[in-house]
Amino acid sequence: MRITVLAGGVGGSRFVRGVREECARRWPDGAGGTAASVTVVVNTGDDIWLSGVRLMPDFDSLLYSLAGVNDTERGWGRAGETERVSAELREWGVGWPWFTLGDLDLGTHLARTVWLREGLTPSQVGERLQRRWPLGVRLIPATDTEVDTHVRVADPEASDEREMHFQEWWTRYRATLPALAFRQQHIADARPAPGVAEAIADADLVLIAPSNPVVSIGTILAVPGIREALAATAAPVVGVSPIIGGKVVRGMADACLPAIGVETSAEGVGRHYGARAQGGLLDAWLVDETDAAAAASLTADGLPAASAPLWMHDLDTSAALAGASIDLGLGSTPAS
Ligand code: FO1
Repeated sequence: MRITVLAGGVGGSRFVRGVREECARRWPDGAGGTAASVTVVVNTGDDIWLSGVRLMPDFDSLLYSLAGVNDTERGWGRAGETERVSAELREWGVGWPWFTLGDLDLGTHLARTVWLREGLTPSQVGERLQRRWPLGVRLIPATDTEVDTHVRVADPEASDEREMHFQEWWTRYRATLPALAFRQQHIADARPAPGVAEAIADADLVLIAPSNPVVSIGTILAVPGIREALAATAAPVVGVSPIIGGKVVRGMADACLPAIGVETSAEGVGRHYGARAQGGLLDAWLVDETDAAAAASLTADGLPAASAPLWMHDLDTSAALAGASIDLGLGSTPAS
């Protein structure tokens, strides 16, 4: 069984941990792992150069979480973190005072930056970083091109519009400045990183994690070639709603969806992705039990949808959600 997941950082990490666990239960390898192969195509739109180092927040969230060394409280960064270097950088006036780089986390950014400077691509760097811990899944950045997301906002100080890096909008303004548009740098020239198109083409099942549909999944899909690979794969494509009862499960997708004219609802995001049989992405869409009415209405309109408990409180509920999406995919007929 080959499963490919498209994912962002925090919601993506919980979901992928569930997929790994569910695969180990369904297709055990006899050594505590799984005989299934799971590949995760990771959003790179949140990436940024800051204080001289390259950050890949979603990649690192998945890396740390799957390795079991993540800070579960904050949802990003390392457990047991200290922030001595960040305090020094603040004294020197280097970097952003509202953005903290933990000391352990900085080790990752420094290693990544050294390897990039030596000429490795981000996906090659990603491979090296994964060698440190047995993750049980393979992580690939969606693209090796730097496609950092910028956000166009109404400038609070100048009664004008201006553009800022996604991380400034997200962490400094907590996404409170209304976003007018999102733009990924160099996206037209980007190509899928090596292995991404193959992981989609050769999969038995493709899952779209309950990640931000605009800045996480939206960025992955905006890389020329990825949407085409999804349209062409023989594998069923199943999406999981990041919205439950009209509210975001985690993150701030509700601050992003209006900028692309999509309603913050399980039905709105399902319609946004669309049915593969109707030129969209999905063979099936999974919503929460409380959104069962949305599932019925989408199914009636040609997007097969089902409902299951979507809240991921712990490993068991994450694995149950992964199981429901796997069942939905393996039971559904892909569009031809
Ligand atoms: N989020 C914050 O709210 N404040 C921070 O200072 C911060 C630092 C940071 C450093 C490394 C990293 O990988 C992620 C970090 N994040 C921080 C999280 C990140 O900004 C976002 O949550 C994600 O990019 C959105 O998925």
